[in-house]
Amino acid sequence: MTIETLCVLGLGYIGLPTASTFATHGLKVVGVDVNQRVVDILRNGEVHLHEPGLRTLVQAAFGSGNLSVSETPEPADAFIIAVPTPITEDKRADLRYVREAAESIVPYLRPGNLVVLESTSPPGTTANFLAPILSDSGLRAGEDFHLAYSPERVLPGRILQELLENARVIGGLTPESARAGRDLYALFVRGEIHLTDATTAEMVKLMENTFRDVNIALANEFARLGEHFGVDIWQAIELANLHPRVSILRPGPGVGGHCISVDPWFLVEAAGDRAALIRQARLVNDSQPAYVVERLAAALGGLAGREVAALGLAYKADVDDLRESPAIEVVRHIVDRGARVRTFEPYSPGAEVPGAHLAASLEEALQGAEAVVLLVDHQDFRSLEPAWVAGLMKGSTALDTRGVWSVEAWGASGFRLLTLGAGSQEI
Ligand code: SAJ
Repeated sequence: MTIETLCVLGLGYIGLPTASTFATHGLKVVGVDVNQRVVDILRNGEVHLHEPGLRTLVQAAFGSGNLSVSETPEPADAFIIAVPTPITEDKRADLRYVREAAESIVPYLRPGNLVVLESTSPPGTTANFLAPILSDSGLRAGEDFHLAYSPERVLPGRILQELLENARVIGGLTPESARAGRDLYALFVRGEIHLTDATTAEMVKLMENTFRDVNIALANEFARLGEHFGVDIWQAIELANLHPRVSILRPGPGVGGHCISVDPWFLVEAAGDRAALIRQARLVNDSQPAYVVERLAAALGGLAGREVAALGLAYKADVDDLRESPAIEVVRHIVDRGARVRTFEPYSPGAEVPGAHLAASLEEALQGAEAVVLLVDHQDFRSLEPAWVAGLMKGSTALDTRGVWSVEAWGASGFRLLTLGAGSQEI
């Protein structure tokens, strides 16, 4: 099909880069967000998210005259829904935003249109949840208009590059719908485009993130075993990974972000009796922050009244995203145990954890601390000079939950550096 106009619903980490990229590739795009603040920021030429290259791309999109933003949809040849699908307290997929986005386009849907859902969703969502809502337009999904599911698989921190280069899976409600989806994404995707049905495409997305979650859980369990056996698990992983068919991931303080810590639950929710391993991996990763705090408490001989500097709150290195961040969980636990915690997150300087003191600078976070805990391996923290840190702190305990600080270098500056997964657990 020929597509000239596009309406993208949701201007977050996926929707905004996608809308901007289509605009710079010649489509007339209206980006829609129900959050007035987001629309205002974008209209003022600012960007509300931190992602390398995004500001430049958005400015180029506006500069081309092809991108506009709005709080309400407009008629278009194609619609992309890229809204969040959070989980509820009881770990069920919350499809409220998908529903609202779908309902908002119903009045604009015309015969021959294409609707693509990009939001990560439980298997069957496109066919059994989205199609019925859209049929309120009086048009039949897959017959009067095309309907497809295409998961986004870009890695935060590398979104712009991966958007263009990653292979893309497009699952159609019908083969014609899948082909219409290909006509759209082929405008900029340089990776291969694979067509399938909608439910398979939904499953593929969930499997990818579940694969990663289960493998990180394994790495975290290895770290616990390393401490039990007095083995430096980082060295052991490096050696094991020399095997041609082994590729163990990195232990850490837990798994965060809006994807990997959420998506596996969609499978557990949908068919828990068939997903015991997936559920257990989630539980291992979710218990990792508490495990890390035990290690710190043991090193300090208790946490009540202690002064702790916590470095990083983002869910992973070199991003500003705080969603489901294990670093925040760690800080919460330390606060709950009565320590005085000062946090510093360079990518999101205003981020606060209740009960912790928000330091305005790295110096302020470290000043007078008895222990420093590295929670996120941001580049600035990786290259910290231990002698400089020692000069600011009162105590000499350091806990590295990311395996990036050198025991020798920190030891030479008088630190007792503990690394998650190395040395014996002193509980
Ligand atoms: N982590 C570890 N150890 C590792 C790798 C990651 O502890 O070895 C932690 C990170 O610190 C972070 C969490 O896991 O807290 C997730 O980080 P990540 O870099 O593995 O993944 P995300 O959530 O940033 O992006 C993932 C990607 N999925 C896969 O690699 C299968 C990305 O391609 C998806 O597009 C994205 O989820 C998404 O939106 O679903």
